[in-house]
Amino acid sequence: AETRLLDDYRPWPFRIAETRLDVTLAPRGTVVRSEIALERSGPGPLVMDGGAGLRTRAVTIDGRPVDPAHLTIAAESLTVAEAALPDRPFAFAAEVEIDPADNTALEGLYLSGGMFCTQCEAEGFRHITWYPDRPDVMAPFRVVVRSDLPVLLSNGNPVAQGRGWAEWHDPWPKPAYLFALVAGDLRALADRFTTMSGREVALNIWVRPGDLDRAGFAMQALKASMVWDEQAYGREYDLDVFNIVAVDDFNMGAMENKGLNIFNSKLVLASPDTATDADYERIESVIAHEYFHNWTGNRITCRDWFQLCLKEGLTVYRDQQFTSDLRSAAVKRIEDVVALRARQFREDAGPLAHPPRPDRYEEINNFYTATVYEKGAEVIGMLRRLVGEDGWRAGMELYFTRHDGQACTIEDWLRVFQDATGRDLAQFKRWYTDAGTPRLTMAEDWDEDAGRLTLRFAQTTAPTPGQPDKPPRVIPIALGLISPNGDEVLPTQMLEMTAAAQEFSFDNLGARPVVSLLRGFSAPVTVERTMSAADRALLLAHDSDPFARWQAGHDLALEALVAAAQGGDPDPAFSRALAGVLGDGTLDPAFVALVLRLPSEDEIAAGITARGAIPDPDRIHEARESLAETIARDHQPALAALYERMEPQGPYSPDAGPAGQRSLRLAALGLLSRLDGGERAQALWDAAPDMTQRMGALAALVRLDRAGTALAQMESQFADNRLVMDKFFTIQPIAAAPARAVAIARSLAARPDFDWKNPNRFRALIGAVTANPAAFHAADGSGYDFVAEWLMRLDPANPQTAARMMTAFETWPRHDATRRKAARDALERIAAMPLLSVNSAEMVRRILA
Ligand code: BAL
Ligand code: ZN
Repeated sequence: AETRLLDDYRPWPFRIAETRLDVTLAPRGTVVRSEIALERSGPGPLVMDGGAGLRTRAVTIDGRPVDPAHLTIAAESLTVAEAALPDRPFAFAAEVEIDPADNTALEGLYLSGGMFCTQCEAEGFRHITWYPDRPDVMAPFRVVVRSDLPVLLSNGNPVAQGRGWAEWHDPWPKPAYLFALVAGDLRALADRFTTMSGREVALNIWVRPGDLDRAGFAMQALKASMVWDEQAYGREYDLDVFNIVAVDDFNMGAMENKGLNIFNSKLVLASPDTATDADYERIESVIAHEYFHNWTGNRITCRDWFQLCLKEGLTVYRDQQFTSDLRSAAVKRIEDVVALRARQFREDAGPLAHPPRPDRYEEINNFYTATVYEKGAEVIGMLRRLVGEDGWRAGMELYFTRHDGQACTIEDWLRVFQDATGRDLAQFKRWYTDAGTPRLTMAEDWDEDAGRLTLRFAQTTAPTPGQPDKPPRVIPIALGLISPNGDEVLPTQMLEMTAAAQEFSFDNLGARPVVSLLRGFSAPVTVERTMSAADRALLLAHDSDPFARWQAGHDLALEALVAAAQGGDPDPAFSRALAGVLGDGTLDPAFVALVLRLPSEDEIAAGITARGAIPDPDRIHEARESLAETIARDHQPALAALYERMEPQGPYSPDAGPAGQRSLRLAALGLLSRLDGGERAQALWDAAPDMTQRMGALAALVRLDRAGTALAQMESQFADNRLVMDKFFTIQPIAAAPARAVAIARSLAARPDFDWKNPNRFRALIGAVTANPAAFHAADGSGYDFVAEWLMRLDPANPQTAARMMTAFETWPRHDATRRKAARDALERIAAMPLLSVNSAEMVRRILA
């Protein structure tokens, strides 16, 4: 496929005054009539994008058919020669026919359970009609939807409606990727919101008739988001209605279409007996994320798809802040860092490494990645640390005023902060253009006589595909100093490292302090330093920075696990240090639960790789299981007491307080079930107060291979609830002993309700195998084979979802020769598939490169 380059950007030589669409819906033979009011802004022919599947019935300019000599319709473009175009403003009109019923890729217009819906980001609109399908071409839209279905929606405000039709008008110029259309038999949970300037907004969450009682939490989250953006950034909503629609078949989590967000139903629907605390928190944050896009994404959009992190990094950053404000900032930061390391550091360390702003791609859908999203957000957090609170506020204000209504670049974004603060951001820009996670090393010199501590830092970044040399970046290093008795002798300082190697000294110290480094995870780097277990335990007990405190415990556990998985004796320091944490009643239960959560098998493998050794997935699994059992034995009475004490009282609430209690309760349960044979878990399952605790109990039962009855009960109670049944498909392969997981997954895949064309169901089962590392990386290749088989089946139907799951293979180079060969064989089978999609072809090529 063709490689697209950032450097090849050229503006489109026309402006659009208005886009009119008239869509007559039918599962086959939907008719789309478009009329686009154009004005020339540069030289050249009129070139429109269009995908396979458009049956073109008519093309006119100012109402007259275009002379065939001046019209070229190719596979992916339509060209009207310059000679056929008037010098004054003119109207291009087309009539095409499309078949939403055949659209299994879920890009463009498709059917989901009898309902018509759309997904146009990144390049789905071209499957609906001929159009300049690029984010820098913005237009107001006027849309007529025709169908017998009762609810007909599009972007913007409703204008008029009659029997079988509805007209919508979106006055805010937008690119085609923000277009949306929905038609179905839907019910609305309705509410209202008054913006800070007094605009009355009608809010609707549209769901299927039976789902109305599970939309309340999403509505609450929407209103909280609207209030937050007014208070935090002075941004208010700008239309008379805000519609959200829940659909069952959706490639992504949700989509920020102007005034008509479309959501994967799992990110809207929740009730205590069907959704977990984690589901609730995710619904809250994704509702916020899509709402926040109204300003960071929609009012200010991207010039081209290379700039994707302009809107995604910033909007993730904003939703993270929102969750911090609503819940616990400390817990949110730790959770975000855990996720960043699990997904983004891993991406940065492998063959798929790319910068937050890539400069080339074949298929843009392959770049909706942890790097663009989550690292994009980290880069913004660093920018804020570097320019300070006043600079941040001034910069954001300038960004919104200067660029409202525009399609922008990372250069525009950085120029705003340069202009607002006077700070040169040339070196900072490397965070956007360079891939890879910098490795920060720190050595300490202690001068006892002078009471001086000197810290010597060095940064290096390993080469990544296409980027052999990595100049130093500016790294904000937040640190504090803790005296041996646990007092903080130096509160948080923000050091700015700009060179490859740099020293910082601290004077007038009485005794040698312990350095609390990278507080709040002030930069997305890995840290290497020599530190005794005793010093880590001191920080775990006393650090005033909750992130650094958690990190100290995490490092103790990781050291122990890395040693044990390589055949060494695990240091008992981590388990010993837990006594203080478990006995400290002043700590937030959610924080304690995070301290108890052992590093993942994947993180242990990365730790072993970083030490230059080859990880053994089976031994890693065993080491982790064994440490969990040791902790359970060492702390059984304390854990048993916590298990009882952390049972939340009163009716279920998804708020941070009770959710944190449940997370600690379930962490204790997970450990205790290694000693009690699963008795507590069975009792908890039977009492079944809410889905969070049921799933915690079920995970323990599956691990112990005694979940038969519980699973049968789950199935009979929830056979009709897709979202709960997704959990049924996930929990078994993910929690089972690795040796059994693939066989379990194979038998689940044979069930009639394994509806693999539904992305949620596919990810629930096949994704679960990739999330059980010792099963996926089984030495006999059975995990790779199973996943590759299903990716090959999915690819022709839904390339986007297939290609995205291929990232599971990105760690293949770190394994031993047997596993590497098995992974390579599986990937080469995929590569050799006839008619492999562009999406998957690009992924396999990059993974194997
Ligand atoms: N724009 C795609 C979905 C999201 O990031 O909100
Ligand atoms: Zn987004």
